[in-house]
Amino acid sequence: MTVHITRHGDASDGGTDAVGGRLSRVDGPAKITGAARYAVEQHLQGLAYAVLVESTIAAGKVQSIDATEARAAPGVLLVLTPDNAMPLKTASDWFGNTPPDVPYCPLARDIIFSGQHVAAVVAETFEQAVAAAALVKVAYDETPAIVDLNDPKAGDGIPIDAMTKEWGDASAAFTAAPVRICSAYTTPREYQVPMEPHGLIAAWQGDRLTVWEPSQWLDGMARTYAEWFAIPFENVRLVAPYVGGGFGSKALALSHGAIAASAAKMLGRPVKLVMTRPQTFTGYGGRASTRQTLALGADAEGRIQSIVHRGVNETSMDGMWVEPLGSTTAIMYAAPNFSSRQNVVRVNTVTPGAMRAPGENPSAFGIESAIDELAYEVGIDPLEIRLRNYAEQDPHTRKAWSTRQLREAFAAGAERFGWSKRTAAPRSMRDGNHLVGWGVAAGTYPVRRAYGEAMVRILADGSVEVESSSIDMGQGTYTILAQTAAETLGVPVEQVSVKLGDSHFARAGVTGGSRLAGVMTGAVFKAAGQALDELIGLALSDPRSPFETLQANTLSVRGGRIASPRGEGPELSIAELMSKLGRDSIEAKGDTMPANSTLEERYKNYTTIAMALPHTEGDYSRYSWCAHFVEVRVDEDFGTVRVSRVVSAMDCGRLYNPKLAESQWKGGIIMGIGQALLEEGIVDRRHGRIVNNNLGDYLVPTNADIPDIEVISVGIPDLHSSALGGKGAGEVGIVGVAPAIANAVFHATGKRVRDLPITLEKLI
Ligand code: MCN
Ligand code: MOS
Repeated sequence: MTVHITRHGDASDGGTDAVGGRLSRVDGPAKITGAARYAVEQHLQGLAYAVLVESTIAAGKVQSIDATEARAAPGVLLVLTPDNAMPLKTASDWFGNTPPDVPYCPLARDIIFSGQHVAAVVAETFEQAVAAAALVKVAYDETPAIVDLNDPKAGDGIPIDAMTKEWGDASAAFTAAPVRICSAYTTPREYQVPMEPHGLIAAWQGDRLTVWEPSQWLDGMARTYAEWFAIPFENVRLVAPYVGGGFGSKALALSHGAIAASAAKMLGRPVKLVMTRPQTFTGYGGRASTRQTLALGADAEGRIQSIVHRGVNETSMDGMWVEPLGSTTAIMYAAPNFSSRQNVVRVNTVTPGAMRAPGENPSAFGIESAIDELAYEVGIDPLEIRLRNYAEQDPHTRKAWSTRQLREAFAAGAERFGWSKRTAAPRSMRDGNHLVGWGVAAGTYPVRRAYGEAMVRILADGSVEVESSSIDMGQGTYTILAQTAAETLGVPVEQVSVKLGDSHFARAGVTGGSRLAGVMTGAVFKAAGQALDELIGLALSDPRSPFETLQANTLSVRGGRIASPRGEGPELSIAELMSKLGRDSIEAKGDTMPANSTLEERYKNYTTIAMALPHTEGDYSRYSWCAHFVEVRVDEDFGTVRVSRVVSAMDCGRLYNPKLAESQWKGGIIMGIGQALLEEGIVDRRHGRIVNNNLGDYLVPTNADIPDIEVISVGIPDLHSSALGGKGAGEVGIVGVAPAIANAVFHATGKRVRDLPITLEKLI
């Protein structure tokens, strides 16, 4: 007999348990009661504490390090300098490119930015390590530094040909256009500032290394540690059950990790190293500062005829960070002629890194400000000009959008916001001493499809375990995977426990580019489906099962109880059935990899980012979209700007959990308000150091800065983007917020600020 199995889960019952339900965060209680233990909160026997010593110059050489006093200080176990550091191997980059066979030293002699790690002190207690670190004397030969993008020494930089996008004849069409605007837009260095600083505990058992470290990519970081120490990948275990925010900053193993793990190996003791808040500004890179020029040519009705875009971002002296500044520019509007090119400029900074919507975010500040300028130039409404230039297909690849509900987003947002009541002229809306301005801007972020594995286990008591080495840094992974397993298996969500954040679990790739939810719901759906198939298969065919005599070809599970679909025959709980079958567990591993993938391909998939599917693969171009409507109030005397209202309409396809998706969008919008009005890494021009390297001086929004934010979902299921029809939600919300605010400020004041953040001195 061949058993044909169909499934009937809990989806039809609706409610919060199923995918699409507004279930509250399942990890919420552990977090608010303090039961959630973060990576560096592990208590280990014999723990020693490491503290970093960092360069105070931005360029030059370490002439000498005098550690005599530090070594003699109370409790000191080890002072690490380049002279006594363990020789490590250079690890491959995140694409998995084979590294050069040269030794790697995480402590620098050649200084290329201020804040580089030059030594580390390890002591019995944290306080002893801090005190001894202050006694390490470093002498430098200082050379002139290029402090930032605007340094006269910086030059035009290196052209990045891979970023060039061109079609038609953009310069001729611009010259011929009846209406032309051309402006430059700049964004400063910005920082992810997650609440939980970077840090780790490293412990060795022989040649096995365990690292408790907050991470957006356990498998990728494990690979780096394994390569540094030339041990097998399987010998490294990364653990991070909870992550206190990352925003792009926690995807890679960094030099401080190599320092702590080396010290642990040398001392034969576990070592804990946690960055101070100031160190988090240089221990890894924030968003690169950028400069863009945009020339738009249009006809008298505001139809774009040409876009000419040139972008520059900063990178470090030894690393190559490209912030793709033409990414939103190339796809937002139907421009028949287009040219975008990009350069990078080397400056004395830590290599910049990923920060929520790298590329699309600063790119949108350029194009979404420029089109607003064009609207005023032509004399039409800023919303109308966007609709007039609506891209019906991807203008770059000329492929169909998988789904693009942007028109719907404009309509829903405008309706909710009351856009039709806007008066066109700048400074025409006022409330007492406040100049009121309304602005609109759109945003987008590509759908990155990749691979993930999940293990799903049905246990004897009828409970279900889901395991994956993916992570939850606040987005809601625990919750949506519990919902996916509950729905697929037909059990109440309380019966499901999700375990994440251990690289020895079933593997997952990087949690970056808003891909994890789509990837992991797909993997859990598949694994849970396989486990259910096996359970039903046994129930129908095992002689010990009461269903065996039914001669049925399927069974259904609802509310954790299993029965025939039409209700004849017995009805058992999963626990009762497991007991009759004499089984402790039924488990299945599912992944979203192509069938027949080899082990090597699997390893590559989870430890490099080389194999994610391009978002324009096949016949479709896949993106999430949004439209932000913003009201600002500008104090006429003081130039202070307050955002008083935000309505954003979002297209992220089907939502796995609307409550959590809304929270993602609001988080992105809040971060966008910070970017627009507050955030700026200020560089000391003498020493190339970030001056405001703390949360007192690097300003991020507080509750008092944030108005009511209304978010509306206009997405429809997009099965070209993911197994369950969702598109990414984690990053798209920030994209377009800053230009919407800048556009609103122009409407309020008549002053166009093209240089973020919009601070009061730029307005008065
Ligand atoms: N979601 C949903 N329906 C969808 C898509 C997503 O309900 N169609 C919800 C789910 O709750 C899911 C969450 O949104 O857990 C995010 O899903 P996704 O867009 O796939 O993003 P990732 O899980 O890959 O998370 C990474 C993304 C990135 S790249 C950054 S940067 C960022 C972000 O998430 N950093 C964050 N959101 C963050 N949120 C918090 N709290 N902290 C961070 O550091
Ligand atoms: Mo997000 S910046 O891709 O981690």
